[in-house]
Amino acid sequence: MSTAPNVVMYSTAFCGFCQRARGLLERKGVDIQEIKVDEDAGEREKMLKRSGGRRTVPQIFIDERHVGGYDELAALDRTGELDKLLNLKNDVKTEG
Ligand SMILES: N[C@@H](CCC(=O)N[C@@H](CS)C(=O)NCC(=O)O)C(=O)O
Repeated sequence: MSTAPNVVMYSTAFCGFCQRARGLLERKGVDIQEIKVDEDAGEREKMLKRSGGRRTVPQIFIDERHVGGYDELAALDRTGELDKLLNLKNDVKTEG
């Protein structure tokens, strides 16, 4: 039996890359804990610390592993690594 991963995405309200990352993760059927850093300066500081100083959004973490932004998420999807991190079987649609 596989367990659902903890997926955290730091984002802002107007962010195309966040929308794309959200769409990809939603297609995978996983729950996302979204943290809006434009509404909370303390969370923005936390994002900076956890990501080693990355300032762009989104910043995505899967079970404490720092994935990075949308580009890195999509790259992991193309290699099939994302499904492994999300504990998914191989029948999930990948990014076109
Ligand atoms: N390559 C990054 C690009 C992320 C990006 O440029 N995000 C924009 C918002 S959609 C941003 O954070 N802009 C503010 C900045 O560059 O400081 C990714 O794939 O996530």
